Amino acid sequence: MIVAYLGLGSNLENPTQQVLTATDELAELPNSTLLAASRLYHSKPLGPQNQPDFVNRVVALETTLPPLTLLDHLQELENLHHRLRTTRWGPRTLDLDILLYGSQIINHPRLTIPHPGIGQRDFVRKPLAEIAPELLLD
Ligand code: ROI
Repeated sequence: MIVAYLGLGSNLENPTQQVLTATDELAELPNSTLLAASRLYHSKPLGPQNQPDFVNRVVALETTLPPLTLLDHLQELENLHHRLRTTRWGPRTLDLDILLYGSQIINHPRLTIPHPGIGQRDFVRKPLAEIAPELLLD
């Protein structure tokens, strides 16, 4: 069993509901248990400012799914939410990122873990610190 930390973000199509529904869907993933979910964080967009504010959350998921299988599931859920992603750094209906996968370091064409920028982004740092205060990020 590994504890993975996942980042959720949305700024389109009722972002709060997107994030709440996605949380329920993550709790239903096979071979996985949702251990914790942060509160919802409202934040100004990082990147282009001419887009709506974001709702973000971090969850802790205990899982035996290998990282790329977990990624497949997350991308399936994003598609289920009819993910709209017009431009890079543009608005999106649902973004699901693997921030940490246990203490593993992964450099794969599809997946970089720890997620780049994890320590710099307040909308990740704050919810992560809420549910995992013992994790020290630089
Ligand atoms: N900005 C915020 N505040 N939250 C996000 O989840 C987020 N996601 C992104 C970009 C567009 C970079 N900005 C963001 O992908």
